[in-house]
Amino acid sequence: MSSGGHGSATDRRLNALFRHLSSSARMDPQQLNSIAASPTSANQNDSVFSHVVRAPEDPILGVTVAYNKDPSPLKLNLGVGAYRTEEGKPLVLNVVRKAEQQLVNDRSRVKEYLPIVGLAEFNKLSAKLILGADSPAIRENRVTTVQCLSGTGSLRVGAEFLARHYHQRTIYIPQPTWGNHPKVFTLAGLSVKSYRYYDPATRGLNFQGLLEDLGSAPAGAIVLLHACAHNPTGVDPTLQQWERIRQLMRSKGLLPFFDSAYQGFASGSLDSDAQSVRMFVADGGECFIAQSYAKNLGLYGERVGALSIVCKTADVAGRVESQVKLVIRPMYSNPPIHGASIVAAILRDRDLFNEWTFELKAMADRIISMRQKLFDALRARGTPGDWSHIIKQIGMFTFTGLNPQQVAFMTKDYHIYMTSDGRISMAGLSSKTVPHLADAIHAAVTLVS
Ligand code: PLA
Repeated sequence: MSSGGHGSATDRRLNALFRHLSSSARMDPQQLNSIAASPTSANQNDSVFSHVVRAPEDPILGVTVAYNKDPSPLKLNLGVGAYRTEEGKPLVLNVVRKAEQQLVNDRSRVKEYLPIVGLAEFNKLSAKLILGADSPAIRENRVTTVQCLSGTGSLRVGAEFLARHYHQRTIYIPQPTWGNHPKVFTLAGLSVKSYRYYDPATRGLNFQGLLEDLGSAPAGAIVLLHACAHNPTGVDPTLQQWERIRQLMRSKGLLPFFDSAYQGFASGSLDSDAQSVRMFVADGGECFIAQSYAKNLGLYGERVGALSIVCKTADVAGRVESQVKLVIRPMYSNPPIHGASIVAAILRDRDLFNEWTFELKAMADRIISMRQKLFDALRARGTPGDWSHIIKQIGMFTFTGLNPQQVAFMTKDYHIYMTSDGRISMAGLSSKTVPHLADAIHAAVTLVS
C-alpha cells in the first residue's frame, strides 16, 4: 500500500471500505462493488506472497499428477501404493460396503464430535488387531490408543509427543525408507538420522550394517521400524533377525516406533504380519505403533488410523494419553467419525471380520501372482540381469533396481509412471498390463544405462 499519507486515491477507497466494514452504516451494494473492484496498488508484483517459489511436486503423489495429465491410452500408474483390480479399477471391499450400509441404516447414529482421542471402540479393537487378542499389555491396561488421521497422522502425533516429552530427540530411520518419514519427523521437532538397511548389491537386507548402526546409536534413541512389507524395498528381516534387533535395541534402551501401514498385505495374514511388533511387546518393554487402515481395508481417502503407545504401567499410560490429547486438540481438535465407524463395525463382528480376512488374502495373493507374472515375462524376453528379487520381495512394492534415467525413459516412451527410485507398485499391475511393463523394462535395461 502507498505510504503517501492519507491523500492518495487508493487510501481514500480503502478507508471508505474500512469505514463501511467497521461501522453499521449502510452502503448500497453497487457502491460497495465499485470500491472493491476498482484498481488498487494490488497488482500482481505487489503480492505479499510474491517471494513464494513454486515447490516441486511430492515424489510419490506427484507421479499421479503427471499420470493424470498424460492422454495416452497405454498409460499405467505404478507410482502410489494403491490397490487396483485385474480390471485396473480401485476396489471398495465388499465388507466395507456392508458396514457402510449398516451405518446408513442405523437412524440412531448422529454426527456429533468424537472425543479428542476418537472412537473408543475403534481404539480398543485397533490395539487388539495389532497386539493380538490375548496381549498381556492390553489386559494390564498399559496401552493407550488414540484414533488419528491414517498412518501419516499417527506418525506425526506420536512424533510430536516424543519431541515434547522424551529425553532423546533423535530418531533413526532405515536407509531407504518411505519418502515422507524424514519430513514428518523433522517437522514434529525430532532430529533424523538413518541406519543402513538395504544392500543394493544383494538386493536384500544389510543386516550387519543395521546392527552396527543401531549398536552405535546413542542410548535411548528412537528407531523407526517398518512392521512388515518395508517400503520401498520389499525386504523384511526374518524372525530370527527381528529377535537379534530386539535384543540389541532393548540392551541399549532404544525406543521402537513401528510403522504398520501394511498389516495383512505382506503375507495375507493379519497375525503373521504383526509378529515383529508382538515380539517387542511380549518382552514387557515400551514402544510406539502407528497403524493405517488405508491399504488393508482399502480406506485410503477415509484417513483412518491409530497410534498406540505401549507403556510399562497403566498409570503411565493414562498420563501419556492426557498429554497426547494436548498434541491433538490444537492440531485438528478431534478425528473424523465415518471411517473409524466402518472399521469398528468390521472388527467387532465375527462374520464381517472373517469376510475381511478373505478379501485381504485375495488382494495379497493377486499382488504375489503379479510378481510371478512379471518375473516370467522378463525371463521370456531374456531381459539381462537377475530378476529373482521381484518374487522374493514382500508387500506392495518391487524395488526394481532401475535407475532414474531408465525410469524417465519408461515414462516418456512407454507411459509407465513410477517413482524415480525404481519402485513399482505391484498392486497397480494386472495380467493385461504385465507384457507392456516387461517390454518397457526390457527396453530400458538394454537401451539406457
Ligand atoms: N507409512 C508407510 C510406510 C507408507 O508406505 C505409507 C503410505 C504411510 C505410512 C501413510 O499412509 P496413510 O497415511 O495413507 O495411512 N505410502 C503410500 C502412499 C502408499 C503415500 O505415499 O502417501 C506410498 O505410495 O508410498
